[in-house]
Amino acid sequence: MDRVGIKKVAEHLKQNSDAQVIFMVGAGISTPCGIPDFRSPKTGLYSNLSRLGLPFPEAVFDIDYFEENPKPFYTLARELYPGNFKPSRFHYLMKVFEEKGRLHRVYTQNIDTLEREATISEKYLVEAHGSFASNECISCSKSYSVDRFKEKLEPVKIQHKKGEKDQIEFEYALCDKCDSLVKPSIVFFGESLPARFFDTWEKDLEWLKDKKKKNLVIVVGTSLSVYPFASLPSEVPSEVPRVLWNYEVVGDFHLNPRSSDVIFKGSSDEAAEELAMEMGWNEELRKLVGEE
Ligand code: CNA
Repeated sequence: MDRVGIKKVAEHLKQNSDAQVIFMVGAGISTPCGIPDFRSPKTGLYSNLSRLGLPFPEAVFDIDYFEENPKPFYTLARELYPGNFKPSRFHYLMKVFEEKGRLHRVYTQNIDTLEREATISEKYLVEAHGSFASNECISCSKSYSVDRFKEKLEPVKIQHKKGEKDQIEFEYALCDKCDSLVKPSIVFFGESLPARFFDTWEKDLEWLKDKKKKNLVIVVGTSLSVYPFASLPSEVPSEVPRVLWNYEVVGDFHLNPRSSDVIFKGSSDEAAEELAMEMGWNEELRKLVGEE
């Protein structure tokens, strides 16, 4: 495997000791944890959602469809709920960046809260598509506790019929104030992204323009197909090298490649292992992963 795209990053970080990194990540960094991504053929969620009886796969995260029929979302949320999974090597690598003072920000599209689980401090974190960490009413925005919502994900009835799919029934979480449906604060199609996403990116763009520091942007485990997140790499100033660690070359790296782009086509965990080795950070990484 061609690891040039990892070695180049290590060299850059070693040569520029005050350089920091902005990570932009997606579902691919959590596939090693056992959470399927959306679009990988065969294993991705979209190719496995037929069992939920959806009119189209994206409907599971569509706010209008949710209002009509929350059951597919509840079924999926029950599987994906935080607490069922542990962070990957790559999540912990980002924590090592924080510990070494080399992390500027993590922009994540993921809703699995594994960045928090890896103890990355909140000030570095932008959860662009929200997370399961809070819940609110879809009409009046009144909050609803995480513990109560979690209870609602326990089915009230499961019917097993021989040769048929299990029939699961839920008692949906309803707002204490207006009786509308409650959902986790994850951004559905048709909803806007949190203000923190836009505000922080505006500031970070200014920060990236500081030519003295030789900072980097590293994009990992995303198909760059959900906007506006997908447009971030195209907005990175031309003097800042962009790095992509992904199974495939995606988005602006494919459409508008720059001569300064650095690409590693492979797994995020392999990239984490290799970079930690190149930087002499293996011990710190192994400790966080729990291997020592
Ligand atoms: P996606 O569209 O499924 O793309 C994933 C990308 O990562 C693909 O290009 C894969 O080839 C690549 N990939 C998969 N595994 C690895 C790996 N181990 N190493 C390197 N590359 C890998 O997912 P995106 O994040 O781009 O799509 C954005 C959606 C996905 C957001 O709205 C999320 O909320 C949503 N999502 C989140 C989760 C999660 O929280 N873990 C899971 C599934 C979907």
